[in-house]
Amino acid sequence: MNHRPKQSPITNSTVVFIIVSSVCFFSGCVSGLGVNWGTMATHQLPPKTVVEMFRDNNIQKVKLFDADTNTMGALAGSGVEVMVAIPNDLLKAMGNFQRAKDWVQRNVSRFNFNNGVKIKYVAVGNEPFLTAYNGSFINLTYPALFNIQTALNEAGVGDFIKATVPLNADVYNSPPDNQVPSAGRFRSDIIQEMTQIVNFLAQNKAPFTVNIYPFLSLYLSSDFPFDYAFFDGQNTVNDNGVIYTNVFDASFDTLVASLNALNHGDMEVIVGEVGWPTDGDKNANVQNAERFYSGLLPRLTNNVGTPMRKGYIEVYLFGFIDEDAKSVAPGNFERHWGIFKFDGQPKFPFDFRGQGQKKFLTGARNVQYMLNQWCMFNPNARGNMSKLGDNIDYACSLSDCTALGSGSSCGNLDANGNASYAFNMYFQVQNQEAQACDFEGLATITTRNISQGQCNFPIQIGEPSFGHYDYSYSSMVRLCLVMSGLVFLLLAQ
Ligand SMILES: *[C@@H]1O[C@H](CO)[C@@H](O)[C@H](O)[C@H]1NC(C)=O
Ligand SMILES: *[C@@H]1O[C@H](CO)[C@@H](O)[C@H](O)[C@H]1NC(C)=O
Ligand SMILES: *[C@@H]1O[C@H](CO)[C@@H](O)[C@H](O)[C@H]1NC(C)=O
Ligand SMILES: *[C@@H]1O[C@H](CO)[C@@H](O)[C@H](O)[C@H]1NC(C)=O
Ligand SMILES: *[C@@H]1O[C@H](CO)[C@@H](O)[C@H](O)[C@H]1NC(C)=O
Ligand SMILES: CC(=O)N[C@H]1CO[C@H](CO)[C@@H](O)[C@@H]1O
Repeated sequence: MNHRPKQSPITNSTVVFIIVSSVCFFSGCVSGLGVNWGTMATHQLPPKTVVEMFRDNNIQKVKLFDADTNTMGALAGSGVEVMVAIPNDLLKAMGNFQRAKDWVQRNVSRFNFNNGVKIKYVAVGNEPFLTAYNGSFINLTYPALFNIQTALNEAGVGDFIKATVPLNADVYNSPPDNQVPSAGRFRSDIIQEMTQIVNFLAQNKAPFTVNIYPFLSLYLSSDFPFDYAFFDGQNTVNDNGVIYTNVFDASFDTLVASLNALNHGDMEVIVGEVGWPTDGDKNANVQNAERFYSGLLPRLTNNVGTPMRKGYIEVYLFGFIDEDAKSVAPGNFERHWGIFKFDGQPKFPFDFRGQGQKKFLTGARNVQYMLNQWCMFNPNARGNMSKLGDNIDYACSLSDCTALGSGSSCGNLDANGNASYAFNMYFQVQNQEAQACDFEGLATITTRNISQGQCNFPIQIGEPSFGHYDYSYSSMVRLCLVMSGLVFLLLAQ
């Protein structure tokens, strides 16, 4: 590919940008941006609190990864548009039409009432064609899609609720694999399935959903031009005279070309996930995330579009809140995609309205934290030092130590520091139970904040546990019950 520098600072898209932004200014932009709400965290904010965050930040669209009852209950009456989802492990079952009908009845129709949940899409699977799945879902996806949309149609909601399949950008020959966007084609090993799916989506006027990750382009390829992952860089690609300045546009247009090759070049495309993680890799940090979003957001809210598709694109940011229990198989950054931290507090300035203001989003309100106490490695303790390594491994296998990696926020701790970090993460996940800060006598609880520099030793959210005092809340309650029982018995005599 050709990375020649941008020639002229004033391009057609700049002019479009200025015109569209002034339209936006006078008419008052409505944010069309959505967010992904994943729930793979050991400690969750109450769903009501998350929905309150949507309202406080004027977020009107959310994409889920399931159809959890508590989540749906909190969304009812909120007016937020929802994409509910069928996880990959249910795809096989959805191949049975009766099961698909049941699912639609229980997860969609049931919420379709006045002031219920405003369901707009059903996501059938999540990136089922990822090469990491070894093809396990390749022949299960289309039958599930077919059955779900057919069940929606039969239930009488198919006109306004559409089934779609969120797919990773690896279903087409993603740039920069020596491709120009206009040469885009779907992967040859799945071309049959993709053709069936695209034709069916078109027939039902349903959108194509794609997840685009400039961060992963950078992460997966050491010679990927760094600036091309962002929106303000100098790297460009020349596609027969059309100049691409960023991989997001290039990837999106590669999809448009792939659809075009199947005679559906006008199909609506939703970006189901896009974002930048803030920890767990040398390029995953707050500075890069801020740079990425401050380029992306104005383009989206001002309906700049891409060279092939000018105008509005429906986009869901990934993700809303950090998830400390996500699989780290793709990389340590997986647990750090949130624009909010695990406790619902904003990480960096973020202007949803795309006007480039250095304002923070409104964080979760009335968050309940556990006590201000940490677990630390105690080098003078009675424990046997030769057990230290095993205890660190144990702690990290059951909690999130991804910030310890090199280039991450806690990558510069010394050996004692990272033992303390591991012990504390485990202690917090275990709700600060006293037994969770022993580690064969190598650890001790402290009320001193042992965070170091940019490495934060967090306090988890949730009910404080009083386990380390000689009385605990629950044993006090039990004692009271026993006492009142005794008093009752005495009085009854
Ligand atoms: C895919 O195959 C690899 C290697 O054969 C294996 O390690 C991995 O567990 C498989 N993944 C799935 C989801 O089956
Ligand atoms: C999918 O393919 C596998 C073999 O690759 C086969 O065993 C299975 O029956 C197929 N399932 C369906 C629903 O066609
Ligand atoms: C510490 O543990 C090692 C191996 O488990 C053992 O050989 C050693 O005797 C122990 N040291 C003490 C002081 O208990
Ligand atoms: C802990 O710290 C040492 C440096 O003292 C480092 O070499 C090691 O990789 C760290 N361990 C982890 C799990 O990050
Ligand atoms: C602990 O200190 C760090 C860094 O100084 C700070 O960011 C964090 O908020 C503190 N934690 C608590 C619970 O006070
Ligand atoms: C809210 C609700 O009923 N969710 C259901 C959606 O479908 C799955 C699978 O059938 C159920 O397990 C959920 O309970």
